[in-house]
Amino acid sequence: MATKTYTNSAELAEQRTAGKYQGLSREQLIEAYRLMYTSRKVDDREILLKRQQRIYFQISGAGHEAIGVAAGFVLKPGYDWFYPYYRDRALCLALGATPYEMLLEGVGAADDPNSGGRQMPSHWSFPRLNVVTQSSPTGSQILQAVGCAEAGRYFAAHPDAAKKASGDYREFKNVSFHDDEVTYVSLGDGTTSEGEFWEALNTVSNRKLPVLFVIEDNEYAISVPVEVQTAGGNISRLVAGFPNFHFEEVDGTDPVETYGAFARSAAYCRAGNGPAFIHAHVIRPYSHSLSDDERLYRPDTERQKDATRDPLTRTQMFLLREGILDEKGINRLEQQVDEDLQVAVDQALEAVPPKPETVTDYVYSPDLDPTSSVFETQPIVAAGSDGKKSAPKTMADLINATLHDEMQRDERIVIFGEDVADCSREQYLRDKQIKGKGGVFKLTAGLQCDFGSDRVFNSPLAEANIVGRATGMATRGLKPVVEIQFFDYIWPAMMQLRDELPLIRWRSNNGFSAPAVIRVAIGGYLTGGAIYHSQCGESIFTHIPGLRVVFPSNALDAAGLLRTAIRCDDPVLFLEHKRLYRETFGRAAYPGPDYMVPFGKAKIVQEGTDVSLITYGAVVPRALQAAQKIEREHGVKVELIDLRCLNPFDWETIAASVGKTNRVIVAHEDTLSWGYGAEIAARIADQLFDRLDAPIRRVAAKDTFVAYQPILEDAILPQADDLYRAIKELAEY
Ligand SMILES: Cc1ncc(C[n+]2csc(CCOP(=O)(O)OP(=O)(O)O)c2C)c(N)n1
Ligand SMILES: [Mg+2]
Repeated sequence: MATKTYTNSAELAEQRTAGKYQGLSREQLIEAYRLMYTSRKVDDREILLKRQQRIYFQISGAGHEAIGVAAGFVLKPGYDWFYPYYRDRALCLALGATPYEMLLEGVGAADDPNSGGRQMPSHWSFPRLNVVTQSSPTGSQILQAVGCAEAGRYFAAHPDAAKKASGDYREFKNVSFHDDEVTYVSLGDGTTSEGEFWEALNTVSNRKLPVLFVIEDNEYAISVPVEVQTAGGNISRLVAGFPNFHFEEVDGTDPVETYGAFARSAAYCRAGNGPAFIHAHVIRPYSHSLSDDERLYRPDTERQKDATRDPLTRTQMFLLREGILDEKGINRLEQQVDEDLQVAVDQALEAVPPKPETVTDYVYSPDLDPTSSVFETQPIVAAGSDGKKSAPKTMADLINATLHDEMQRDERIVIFGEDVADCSREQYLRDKQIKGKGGVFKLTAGLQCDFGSDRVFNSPLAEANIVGRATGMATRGLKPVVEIQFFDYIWPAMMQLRDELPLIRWRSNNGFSAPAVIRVAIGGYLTGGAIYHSQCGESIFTHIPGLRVVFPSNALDAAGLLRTAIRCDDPVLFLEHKRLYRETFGRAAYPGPDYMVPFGKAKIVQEGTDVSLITYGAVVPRALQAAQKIEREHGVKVELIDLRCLNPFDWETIAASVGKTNRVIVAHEDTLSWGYGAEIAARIADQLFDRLDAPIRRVAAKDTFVAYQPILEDAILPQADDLYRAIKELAEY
């Protein structure tokens, strides 16, 4: 049979009205097969290249091709947003990525558009298509997709917020959005077991967000079958109770049926009805990856049964059966793909690798340096209405005032977290029945009332939800300033904080960035805070490249550093000591709406010549007390340095001080071993060894937990007396 081409629009229209092929034209069906075949061939070619050791890893999209093509036909590249997973090769091809671009990631080329040779193959990132940088942790993309959809909705409601502005991160962040955009997110059957999946369903359902979930159910997560992952073995049954969703369960090896499911789902999302959920049954004809051998856990009979549903052969048979392509036509199409692929492979193998000296590029923003003088301004204290200088305010007051003024200045700022709103049931506020809460420490009090409930709102009690959504929002250009209520409870967000937020820029080779601010109430000395309301642990986060970590000790620094955190172009963990929130120590008048303190600049609290004491946070007032006492009693002059910012930290000030005093103590509230002080001490030992007249001393919490009984808490956390003794011993050494 000769190849038939159908360019006649009347004929196409006839097919569509007949409801055939779910509205797909014959050209589209041929194109679907071309894309599916290309996808499979790229996989096969990569497998060969891996065996020849020309690439270093391979994971295939085999068996999942029909879903990708269906999604790619319905959704719009550069318009909708995509959080795919590693089996979505066919989707990326359908959206416009090329085999060459994929192979560049395989060989780890400098020109790899996904990651510049930083990520494994099939870790997609195509900024021009709105395919957002993908990572390897299963499921960490889902909450980010939620935040992405929220950002689209926010910009649609606040179009002015999308405008460029100079003088802060907005200068470097192009925003695009569409009123009816959809955010696609896909995951495997195994990944539905991750808690973040359920957190995401909860939020999209509640907020009716236009997120299109795709579960690519190949019945295996490496070797673990679906009935072990999923109660009852079918995810559709479990999620059916979530309100506001459009649900589809389809044979994902059939591109036509799957296309229909996508078309209905996308239409539902675009119309603003809420999220959609497509559960697509697919196959995994190859092992999980080239590091896996499925014959160890799947008998031949099962694999053969799967093979009868291979989407590639199914589609080929379909085209033949329907007379859309004959054998010759199929051969011609395949031959063309094979030839093009060979050219792409040859080119990719010639590609230049990245230069080793680029390895630290894009850990942080290349555009805006928060340590620079751009972020150094003088406080301007306005006089009160009576003409007198305004009264000193607490750290809590100044953080609140800073948030307020920044929200006024920058409409991209949104604030959410647990209990941060004044009152979620807005009518109580409107009726003036209540005053409103605004945070368990009242740091966000009044912000919802002043800026509205779409800019300040409560999150569910789920920390990964807070950080994951913030990451997605920041990727789109919003500036989420979110709150983790207690440092002790930051750990559910650890995947997002360790593997996602600070890596977005580096792993996408500056294709994307996510400069969000995470405010966290931290620390002890609370007299009764006990184990789970007193923790520190900042060194765990300073150990993460890409994350700025700030820890102010007084009201003025808190205001200046928070403003820098908000205006800069990097993700920031902003640690606020609970004990310092309302302390008399370190109160200050509000330094005005533009006061900023650059990152990485320590403050010399008092100058001295005998011992350098390097610390930060709530140890600063205790160290000051000890320093004043020892000077009174023994004439020892301590140079007290408040680091203020822990990553980056102010090495110059430390070096100058140690060069002067030749004796140094590093002190912190967190436990001693492997703590923040260990790095500072090691650096001093390494680079200032010949300036030292005594060993480096550390003063820190005992290597245990913060107990409830105040006598125990005092014994555990470093006190002024401990610092006093250490200074005395060192001065006498
Ligand atoms: C958080 C996390 N845990 C474990 C892994 C290792 N791992 C990679 S893929 C995978 C199985 C995923 O199964 P599924 O979600 O069904 O996707 P499939 O590979 O079958 O398409 C596992 C356990 C990981 N990447 N991330
Ligand atoms: Mg699976």
